[in-house]
Amino acid sequence: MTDLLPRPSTPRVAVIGDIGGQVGALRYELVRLGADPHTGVIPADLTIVQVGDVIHRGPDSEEVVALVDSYLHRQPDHWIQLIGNHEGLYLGQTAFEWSPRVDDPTIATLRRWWEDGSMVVAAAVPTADGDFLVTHAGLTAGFWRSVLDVPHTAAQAATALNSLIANRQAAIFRSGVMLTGRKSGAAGPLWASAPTELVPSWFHSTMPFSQIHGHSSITDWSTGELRGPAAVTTRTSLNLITRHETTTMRGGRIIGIDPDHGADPAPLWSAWEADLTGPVSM
Ligand SMILES: [Mn+2]
Repeated sequence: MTDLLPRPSTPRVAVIGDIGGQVGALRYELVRLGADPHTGVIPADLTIVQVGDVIHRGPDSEEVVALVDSYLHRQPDHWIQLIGNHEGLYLGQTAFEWSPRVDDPTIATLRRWWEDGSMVVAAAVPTADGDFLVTHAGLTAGFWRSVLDVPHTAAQAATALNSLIANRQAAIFRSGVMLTGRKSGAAGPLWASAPTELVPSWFHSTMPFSQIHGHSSITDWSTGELRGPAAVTTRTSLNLITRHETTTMRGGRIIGIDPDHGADPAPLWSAWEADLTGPVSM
């Protein structure tokens, strides 16, 4: 008899890596995930988390921001937008050179997201396979210890990271080797380099929870070769179809999902997907 009752579908999450101004690649992936191909509407069972760096590199930064803005208006419970270092460039905190800049209305939209809380630093994703903290570049052990006061769950870490928006914005934008040339085990969640800062920072601490990040990769996706110290590469497995890399650490996993779109979109990539065992939290 129970077969005759409508069965609610299991809530699921899709974590989308860096988009880099590639609106076609984003639209294609959203339809694959079940979005309506004509209206773009995200299905009721699906929550999207996007890890930031929606702009730059590709030709469509303005269109990507407009599309994300439409989701944040129409389906705010279905789209969680994280900040990347490229969005940070327009928020008065991070200094690096980028050309061309996005247009002024797009800058205004990014600033509005940051000021009204539509764009945050972190989300926590509970799954049957464990709880994952999602940030742009990853939470280093040094940042976890020195700035956050060692939260033990992904949900606590997400809350602590997002509370920095009101209290300690400079900490959010703390840089690392990619800006300074000096490796730091306490690089910030928008800037940590996966092979040289994020993963090595956890070698001497047990990870309290697993993580998903974009921003940088251990893998050179154009060749499939792993880069970085052997202690990092020997712990890392990769999937060249999804462009996901998984580094197995003591206490958890660090999963990188930046597809590395450039002036052209990546030929193959997909979001990281899982069934949810509770709501995504921030
Ligand atoms: Mn980035």
